[in-house]
Amino acid sequence: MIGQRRFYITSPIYYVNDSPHIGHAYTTLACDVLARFKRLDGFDVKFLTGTDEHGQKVEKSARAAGMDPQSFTDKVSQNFRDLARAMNYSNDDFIRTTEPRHIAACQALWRELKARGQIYLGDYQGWYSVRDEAFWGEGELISGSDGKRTAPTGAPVEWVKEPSYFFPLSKWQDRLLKFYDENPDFIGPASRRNEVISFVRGGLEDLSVSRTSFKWGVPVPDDPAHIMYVWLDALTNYITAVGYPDTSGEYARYWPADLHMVGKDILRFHAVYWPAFLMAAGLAPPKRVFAHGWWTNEGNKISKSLGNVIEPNALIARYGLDPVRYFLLREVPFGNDGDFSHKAMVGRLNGELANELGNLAQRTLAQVNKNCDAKVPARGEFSDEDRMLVEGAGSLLARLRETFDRQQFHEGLEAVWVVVRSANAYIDRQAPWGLRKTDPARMATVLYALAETVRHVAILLQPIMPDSMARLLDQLAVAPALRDFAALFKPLEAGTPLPAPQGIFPRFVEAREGAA
Ligand code: ME8
Repeated sequence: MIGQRRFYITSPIYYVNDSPHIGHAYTTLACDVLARFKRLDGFDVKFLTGTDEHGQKVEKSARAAGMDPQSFTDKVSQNFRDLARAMNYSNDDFIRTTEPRHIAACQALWRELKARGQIYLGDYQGWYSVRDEAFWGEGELISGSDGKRTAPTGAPVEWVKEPSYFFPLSKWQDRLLKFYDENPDFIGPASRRNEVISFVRGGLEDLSVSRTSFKWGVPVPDDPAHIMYVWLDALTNYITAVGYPDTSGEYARYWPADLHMVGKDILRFHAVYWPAFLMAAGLAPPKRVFAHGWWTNEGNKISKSLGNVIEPNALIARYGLDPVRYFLLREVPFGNDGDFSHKAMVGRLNGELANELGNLAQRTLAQVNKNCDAKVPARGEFSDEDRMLVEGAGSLLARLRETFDRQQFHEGLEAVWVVVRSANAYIDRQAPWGLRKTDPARMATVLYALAETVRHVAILLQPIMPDSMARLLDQLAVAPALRDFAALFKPLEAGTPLPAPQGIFPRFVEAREGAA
């Protein structure tokens, strides 16, 4: 469509040294919700995710598994594709950094940087953390309780000394500060933006962008003794996927990306190094980077060594996919750290999903089924109260657009639940079941207002809970073509036959001690 608005959103690409856990699922889920939301809102969307397969960390993991790195990455990358299916992500592409298209893009970017005098040969001496795949300055290290120095992330560091190509990051300090100043929305949330700006103000050192002490990476063009630093390689994935170095087709259509979604631990790479690399290559930086917080498990840091890693598949099996999707984006203000607990999960599932939304839908549809001949009732004139309810539902789209554009999912969801709760209060006050005999016309109007409210809520919640809302819209007999946001303004038609209602969100019941 000519003039159609576009939206390019990316998740980080995941290291294949690890099997997928709640952290991976969370970052991509947030992207999926925004991608689905924008598609329903009429945008031309591209949503990218994938795997980061080069570097020392992955090479080490392959060795530990007794495999060559290529077979190892082929195997483990599949776990992330499986996660995408299990979580019902709607990604349009899945990139692997070992693919030829990506190696070509990395080498083209390198050549461009070289041709513009943005790469020089030198010697690197300094601290490197394989776990973070990051160079750390002397002043950034912290002393552990055992007196050993580690990276600020707690990861072990080693002293590295090897010939290396450098990117003159120090020269980009002023340009970066100017860029942040001119683009106040580039980094979200605001607290993170301040952190990045003070880091850059503190002075930047030139960045080592090649390694010679191992082989698992993209060869540096014309100097195969070097491989590219894994973060230069990894970040490039965002332009590989839109066809770089060809800047006509998808690149022209989607670049610069609208949003790179990342965890707070990898913000520096995305908000400092990446825009500097791009500007140095004469390419546009992305429009926005948002850093979300980290999950703990029942109050504890999640780690393999503690054995408390939360596996997405286990959550889905226990609570159901859509309740998990809802919980992750509802429980914590997006950007903050959050705690996963069984109690909190069950609280939201049984409270907001089963008792509030599920009950509203069930009460409405059951009465329509029983008292309106299983057809959408014909409404009479709306009273002020009817109008307030339906107009409240009608105002949600604007509210969701505004909150989701700031990635504040919890605020948008809270606004939806204000409407859900007022609809439950309305149904109690209007008591349509009592009107059946006394005023059937009024009963029809009340049930119509409720069904319209449920329709709005179901259409708007599709990005968060696609399967459950599809089932709810089936029960309202809303045609598939009438489920996008433009169709919000096409009210239900009286007389449309409705199928028998069925509960959408079963309550979670604790298994009794000792029960089989
Ligand atoms: O960093 N809670 O990949 P990665 C929330 N390959 N998020 C968490 C988390 C937790 N407990 N643990 C991890 C990389 N994450 C690079 C990215 S992009 C060009 C390259 C999130 O496999 C973390 O914050 O280590 C990050 O966004 C993602 O998982 C990183 O996964």
